[in-house]
Amino acid sequence: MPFRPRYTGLIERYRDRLPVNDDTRLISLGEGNTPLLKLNNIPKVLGKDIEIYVKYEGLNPTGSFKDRGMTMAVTKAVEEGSKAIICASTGNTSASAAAYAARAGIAAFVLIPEGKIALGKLAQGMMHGATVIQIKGNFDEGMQLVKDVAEHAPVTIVNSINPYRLQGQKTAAFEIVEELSCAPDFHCLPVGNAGNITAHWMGYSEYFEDGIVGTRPKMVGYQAAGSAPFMRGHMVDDPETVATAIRIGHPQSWDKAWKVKEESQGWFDECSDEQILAAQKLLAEHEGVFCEPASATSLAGAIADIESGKIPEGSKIVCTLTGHGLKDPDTAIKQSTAPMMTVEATLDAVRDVILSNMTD
Ligand code: AN7
Repeated sequence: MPFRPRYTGLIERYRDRLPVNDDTRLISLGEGNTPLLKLNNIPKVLGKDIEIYVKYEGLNPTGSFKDRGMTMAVTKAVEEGSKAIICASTGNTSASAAAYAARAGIAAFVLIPEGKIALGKLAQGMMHGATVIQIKGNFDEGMQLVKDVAEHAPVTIVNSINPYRLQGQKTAAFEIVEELSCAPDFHCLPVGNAGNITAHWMGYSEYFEDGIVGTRPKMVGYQAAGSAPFMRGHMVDDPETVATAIRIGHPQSWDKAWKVKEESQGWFDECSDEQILAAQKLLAEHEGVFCEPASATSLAGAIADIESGKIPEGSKIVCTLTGHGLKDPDTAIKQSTAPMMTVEATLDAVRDVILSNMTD
């Protein structure tokens, strides 16, 4: 039978586990159901007997995991009669909010740090018709402004402090368990506000408590070294990193994330910008998977912990790749080592290039 039901997004798929009822109008762009790819070549490059999967969240409708939370947050905002949503963002939340607001027919206001968001994300916010407010400050200052202004204007906050966001995002853990038929031993994520690591733990715990799965993973959160409040043990006022998505010094899910670390017996660690970009390149060159710099932090950290033995051989690991590489073409082109050449439009010129670039 060549026919199957149209996939209509994660709320429909997990409606029994999400706070919606039969009358709720679902605002969806077909998010979720993203590929869980097994890495074939990187374990060989590392010379380790290790099973690594990447959950390619960049293949969500707006190119990041934020869509899982945004479908829930906007669905509930509309259900509650809200006519406008607002967020502060390092880029992906604003892109997702803009798209789901457009889909719902409501207004979106997004606050972004001037000059510090990747070009693709800026294009998305503008294209979907959001009111884009650049602030002369960073994400953390934008977040405070959003909290303040929401007390004085009829807008619904759709940052991850909105509890529906984490409800939607927990579904990524469901998908992973369903496809592996078990929980992984380790789940590695990049950490900014720490909403996503919290949401994944909620998802794993729900399946664990319902007896669907007998174990839960150790949750491992990696931050960029210049932006690593969980490593410093306190908020950071001037976060800086090439991974602009996680350029966050005052994580909104601070207490929740410490609890996840304790309950799962996981840990936090940090990666340098060089490690992050190297992991991004490694994935692109050896696996054909293009993620944005922040996303590669999960793999960069995992590689360091595999090499040190902290993640032992024989482990089953999932790394979440939170956003698509096309979000940030500037950083990709800047770090590309591939020769860019211009030649005469002749057979000889093109053949010479091919012959001199063949490895064997
Ligand atoms: C690609 O868009 O906070 O730890 O404002 O875009 O749940 O915050 C983005 C976060 C990781 C961190 N990877 O997730 C925003 C924003 C990517 C991201 C994170 C973000 P959290």
